[in-house]
Amino acid sequence: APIGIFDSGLGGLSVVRSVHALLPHEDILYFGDSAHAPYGTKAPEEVRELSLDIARNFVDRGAKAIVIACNTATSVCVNDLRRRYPIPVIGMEPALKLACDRGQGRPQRIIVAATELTLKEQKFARLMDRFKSTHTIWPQPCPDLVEIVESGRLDEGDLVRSTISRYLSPYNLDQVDSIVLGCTHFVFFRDYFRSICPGNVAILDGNGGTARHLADRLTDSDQLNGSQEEGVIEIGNSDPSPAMIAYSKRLLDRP
Ligand code: DGN
Repeated sequence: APIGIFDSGLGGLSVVRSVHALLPHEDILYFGDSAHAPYGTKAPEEVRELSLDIARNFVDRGAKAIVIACNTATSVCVNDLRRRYPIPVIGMEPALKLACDRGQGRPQRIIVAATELTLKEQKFARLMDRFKSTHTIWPQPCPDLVEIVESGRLDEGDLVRSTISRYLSPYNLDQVDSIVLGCTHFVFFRDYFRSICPGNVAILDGNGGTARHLADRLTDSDQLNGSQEEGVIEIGNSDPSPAMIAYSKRLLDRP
């Protein structure tokens, strides 16, 4: 049985890469909801409905697990999906714990880059509450970065660099310990963030943690695919144009 992975659009393909790297024999159904992207500026109700539809479709197709490869959709509906379906439902979460743990007890200064909706939801408020008494945390929405991925301009270096620099301009980066990429679209820009920030700033994301969590859940329930063949990755999108599917495949193959 396949693993269903979805996102508001193309960002979740960065999660597919992490899952495939860790679990190369698993079949994956990916669904990008590009016709409704971005989720990050929508009302929570609308994001919930879109997500429930996609999940139902995965379950109808026999998925053994669902990965919500979108921090925004996770924030609004991970619990609904878990109540509704008996299979493992794995979500994303900004890697704030990873960022705090890096300090090994010393207070950390952390920028969390995510969508407006992720940063507004209760799930993030609770995450902040766990860490904000010890650490300094700056939530920073970066909506234009989502748009750059969706519109296929991710290799326009000047545009990407100036957009990231604009979002980071309020901060003195010499006094920042890490930047958490709390939106799966932003993971494609990891190298840009790296080259813009001084070496003291760690660039962190939650993709590896999500892939490991999925692997643990499938191992515990003895549901890993025993085949030694490479798993098949099927890419679907609510914008089914050949150009969109071709672009998705290019994103998947990026180094
Ligand atoms: N990729 C999504 C996330 O991780 O939050 C959201 C992108 C969007 O729809 N704005």
